[in-house]
Amino acid sequence: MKLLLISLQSNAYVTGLKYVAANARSYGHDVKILFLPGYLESTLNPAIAEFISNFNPDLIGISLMSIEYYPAKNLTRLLKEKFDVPIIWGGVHAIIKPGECIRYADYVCIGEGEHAVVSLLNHLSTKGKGTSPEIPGVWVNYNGHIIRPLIAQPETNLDSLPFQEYLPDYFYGFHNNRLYNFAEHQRLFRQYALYGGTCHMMITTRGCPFHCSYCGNSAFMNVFGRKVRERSVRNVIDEIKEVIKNPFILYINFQDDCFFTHNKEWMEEFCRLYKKHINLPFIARAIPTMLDKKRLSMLVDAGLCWIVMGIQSGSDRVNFEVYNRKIRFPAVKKAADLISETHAAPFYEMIVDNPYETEEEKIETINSIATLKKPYIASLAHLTFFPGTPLAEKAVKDNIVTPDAYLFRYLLNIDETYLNKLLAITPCTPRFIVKYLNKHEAQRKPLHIFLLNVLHFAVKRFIEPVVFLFITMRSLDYRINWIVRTVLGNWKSTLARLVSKYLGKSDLEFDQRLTLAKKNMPELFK
Ligand code: B12
Repeated sequence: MKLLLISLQSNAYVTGLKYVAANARSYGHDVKILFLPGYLESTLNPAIAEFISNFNPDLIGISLMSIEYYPAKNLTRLLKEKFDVPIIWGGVHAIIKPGECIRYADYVCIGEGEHAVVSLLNHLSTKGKGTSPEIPGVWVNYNGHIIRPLIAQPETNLDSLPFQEYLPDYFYGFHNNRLYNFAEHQRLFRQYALYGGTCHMMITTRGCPFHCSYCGNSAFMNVFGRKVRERSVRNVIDEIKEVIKNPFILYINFQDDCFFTHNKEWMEEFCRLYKKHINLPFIARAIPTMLDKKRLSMLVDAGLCWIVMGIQSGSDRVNFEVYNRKIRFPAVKKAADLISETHAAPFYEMIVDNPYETEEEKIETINSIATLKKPYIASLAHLTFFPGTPLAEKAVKDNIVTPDAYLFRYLLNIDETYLNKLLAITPCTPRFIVKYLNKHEAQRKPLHIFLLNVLHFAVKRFIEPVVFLFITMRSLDYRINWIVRTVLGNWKSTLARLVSKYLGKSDLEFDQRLTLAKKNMPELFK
């Protein structure tokens, strides 16, 4: 059977879809992945229509996160106008909001797609599209009648799934009104991939030990349960051995919500085999309370170069009561101290623009962050109320946001407030200056405002990039060849990002495109 899998994401790292594709291929199906970044047009581009006609798929799958809901709805309408092919939706939004999705798709996959899609393809090949399948986790829209079978059990043996490739030769991308095979046009792929395609993004676990109120994981656990499932070290290393055959991969970027979910034995084996067979720098994520000295130093020794750690707020009340993150600031500080004892580059994530955080707590957050050992990078994200999460449900109930607020506010587009600016420069500003500026009354004093604006300009334009470069070089043990390769691999995408940000043409524009579509295609938004 022929399966066409479509991604509407704006960047070409489509991990979940690649898993679904690889598994269907292992069952002998003919699969193509089509990357249509943010496609939200009122007609189907002829190049896309021709590609689909030529391939002639038996099933089309569309993958969507919540921000791709309207693009997915639109594309489904366009496809249905032209082709008589059943369409299945899958991905995080399908898992969170199946009732919304099943109105437009023929099938909706509420869970992992690997087995569901293969079962559906088998059904279509044996019984045809005229009969309704009974597949756990696959909702069916049978002539307007919705069938909701039980949820499927998630795969417990993750090693049984085929690897996710870095750049499959059946991966196609839409660019400037044409379709390209990404494997044959790797430069184009790298243009759409994050970090200029220098990373292989992979995942060694599924699930998260935490269930923070703003995160998708708090909604997924209703489907997947609370248990974190892990792959074996051998399986992880074998995937990496395969992908690093592509010479453009300089880093392995582990996307696990917390890499420290693995126990000491797993880590020991991983570090030993990683050093022996892979020996590339890697990036991993950590939850402060899960990090410990022993495993951290093992990982750094094996090549851990960047460590991404969520702090979110410096206020214990906000973390405990609002975010359901039971982590006190002293634990964050301890974890940051451990990281600063190594040469790994610390990248701390903070959430701002939280209507449930008081001004005192914002000031407390800045004071707390100022105590962390420098140098480090802090990344600020706007609190986005993603559907299905407990915090979004509360905020909608409290009339603080509308249910679709997440569509019109890009995560990195934060409010330009006095305290946000101060938090942003805190990592690169001496503590006494932060203390001087971090006061209630300071926010209204022209001198303080002026000083902050000057500092903000200087830090963001000059100091932070230098700190970034320094900690990157340090994390790579000042190995010149690696630093040069990193710069060469990233300069184009970084420059392109800066220019497009400057011109207002990056991902930030997503909300504007949606607003335009709302004007041009009002029926789509009914
Ligand atoms: C890795 C990751 C990324 C990577 C790769 C994304 C990807 N598509 O693989 C990158 C860095 C690109 C990324 C980007 C973003 N991400 Co992200 N990301 C994750 C993360 C940490 C893990 C995802 C993952 O690899 N899971 C493992 C795979 C196997 O699972 P999966 O992707 O869900 O896919 C399975 C099923 O969903 C299903 N499936 C998927 N597609 C399809 C299609 C069909 C047809 C079928 C049948 C089934 C199916 O089968 C797959 C295999 O089992 C999750 C958190 C999480 N734990 O899920 C957040 C998460 C998915 N991201 C999130 C967000 C918000 C974003 C951004 C929008 C953030 C931003 N910067 O603005 C951007 C998207 C930008 C864009 N439009 O391109 C949110 C989504 C919330 C929501 N309701 O939509 C999550 C849940 C995190 C959170 N804070 O809640 N992300």
